[in-house]
Parts: sequence; structure tokens; C-alpha cells
Amino acid sequence: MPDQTFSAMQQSIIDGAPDTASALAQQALAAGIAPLDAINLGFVPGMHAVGEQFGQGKMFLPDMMASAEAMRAAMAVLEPELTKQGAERPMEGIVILGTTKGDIHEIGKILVGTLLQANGFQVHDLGVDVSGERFAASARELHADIVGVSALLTTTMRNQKTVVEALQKAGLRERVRVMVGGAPVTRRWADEIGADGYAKDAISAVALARELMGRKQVPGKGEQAADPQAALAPVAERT
Ligand code: B1M
Repeated sequence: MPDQTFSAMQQSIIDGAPDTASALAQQALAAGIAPLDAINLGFVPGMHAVGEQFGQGKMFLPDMMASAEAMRAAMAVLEPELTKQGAERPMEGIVILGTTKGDIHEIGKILVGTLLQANGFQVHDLGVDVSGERFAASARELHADIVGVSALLTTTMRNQKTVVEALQKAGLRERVRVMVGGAPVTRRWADEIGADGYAKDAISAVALARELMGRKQVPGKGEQAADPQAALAPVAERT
């Protein structure tokens, strides 16, 4: 049964059908499917299929936009369920999140923010097309512990470096940790631009944020690799 549901979810994204996606998300919750499973096993594979077909010239920009709308409709149903209990947890840290300058992809970033919030982080999402200067100004104003920068294009991932530079220029680099992510981003790239960490997906981003908070409180203490399962456990318990 869940397999059929997940296939239908995937298809609703490929079809760019927001009403169907929203209805399937509601049905999933009613059937006791964990929201994170609905996202990761149902809707996200649909986005990947769309990306592949776009890459092969079988789908076009309007199709991709319709699919993004369907994804947002599903997230609108599932997100509140994910974040519901985040407010009841002790505050883990303050995160400023945004998609880098020149880039308007937001779905992955929203997912990262939702899971961080569900795990007790206070998240301020600056949206898309955010300049390094704006990241730095917000980090100062909101007393951020972590700045998270998403990039989905090979052309805009370069701007993640400008965020690190802007924080340096603002004299904030010592007290603000930088994490980067997005489909073309790699750990190697994160090291190259002087970021503090890279997460490949939203679950790893929670583990990484926790790790970065640990490093912040005790400078130089054990920089262990982020453990995705450690981040997943509390979410799964509450969903
Ligand atoms: Co765009 N697009 N797009 N697009 N788009 C991609 C990224 C692309 C790979 C498609 C393809 O060619 N196969 C390709 C990039 C090629 C490249 O640079 N290598 C591409 C292109 C080319 C473009 C345009 C240039 C197309 C054009 O205009 N000709 C254009 C650029 C616009 C711009 O930004 N300036 C464009 C536009 C769009 C839409 C607006 C139509 C739409 C976005 C709508 C929106 O977000 N509101 C769109 C979409 C939907 C996609 C695909 C199909 C899906 C992206 C997505 O939402 N994935 C994408 C193909 C693909 O990814 N397979 C594609 C689902 C999401 C859950 O995954 O975002 O990877 P993702 O996030 C993951 C991880 O990456 C990670 O965790 C997330 C959750 O697990 N993560 C982080 C992300 N951020 C993180 C931050 C972290 C940590 C982890 O810490 C801070």
C-alpha cells in the first residue's frame, strides 16, 4: 500500500498537479505515514525525475515550475506536522538560512529549515537570491550561531564563497559557523571555500548543525563526522 502511495506522490510531482499532491499528503498523514517518509520516499523522487527529464530535454521550464508548485502544495500539508513539536524542545541554536545570490531554488532549503526547526533550532529563512552582505547583516542582527547557504546551480555555488567572505569582512567569522549544501555542492567545495561543514541532505544538515554547535561551545573539541541517524531518530520519534 505505501509503495502505491509513494508512486502516486511521485507522479503528482511529475504531472505538476498541486491538488493531487496536497490530497495525497493529507491521505498519507491520515494513514499514519511519517511526513518525512512521504517527503523523502514519495515527493522528492518526483522532483529528481523531473530534473532528469529536464536535463534530457523531455521537460521544459514551465513543467519544472508546475512540479515545484506541486511540491510546495505537498510541503504545505506536511511541514506543520514536522515542525509541530520543535517549539517544545530546548533551543539548540540560531540558524540563518538562504539560497545564494542569483539562485531561486528554494525547496531543498525549505526542507532543511523545516527539519532544523523540528529539531529545536530557531530558523530565520531569508529566502532566495540572497547576497553575502545580507547574510552577514542578518547574522549580526539576529545573533546567528550558524549561517546555512544553499545553492542548486553550478554557476551560483560560487556565491557561497562570497558569504564566507562577507562574514569575514563584517568581523563575524570567528563566532558564526557556515554550512553549505545543495545538489552540486560537495564536501571538497566546502573545504575549498572555508565553510565549516557540508551536508548532503536535510537529515544530515540537522546532524551537522548539532555538530557545529558543539564545536562552537568547545572550540577545537572532537570534530566528528555528522551522523545522519542521530538526527533522524528524534524526528522519527515525534512523527
Ligand atoms: Co532548476 N535546475 N533551474 N528550477 N531545477 C536544476 C537544479 C537542474 C539540476 C535541472 C537539470 O538540468 N537537470 C539544473 C541545474 C544544472 C546545474 O547547474 N548543474 C537547473 C537549471 C538549469 C535551472 C535554470 C537555469 C533553467 C533555465 O532557466 N533554463 C533555472 C535557474 C533559475 C535560477 O535559480 N536563477 C531553473 C529554474 C527552476 C525553477 C524555478 C523552475 C524550479 C525551482 C522552483 C523553486 O524552488 N521554487 C526548478 C526546479 C524545481 C529544479 C529541479 C527539477 C528540482 C530542484 C528541487 O527542488 N529538488 C532541479 C533538478 C534536481 O534537483 N534533480 C533543477 C528537490 C529538493 C528536495 O532537493 O534542492 O537538491 P535539493 O535539496 C536537497 C539537498 O540538495 C540538500 O538537502 C535538500 C533536501 O534533502 N540541500 C542542503 C539543499 N540545500 C541545502 C543547504 C544545506 C544543506 C543541505 O545547508 C545550508
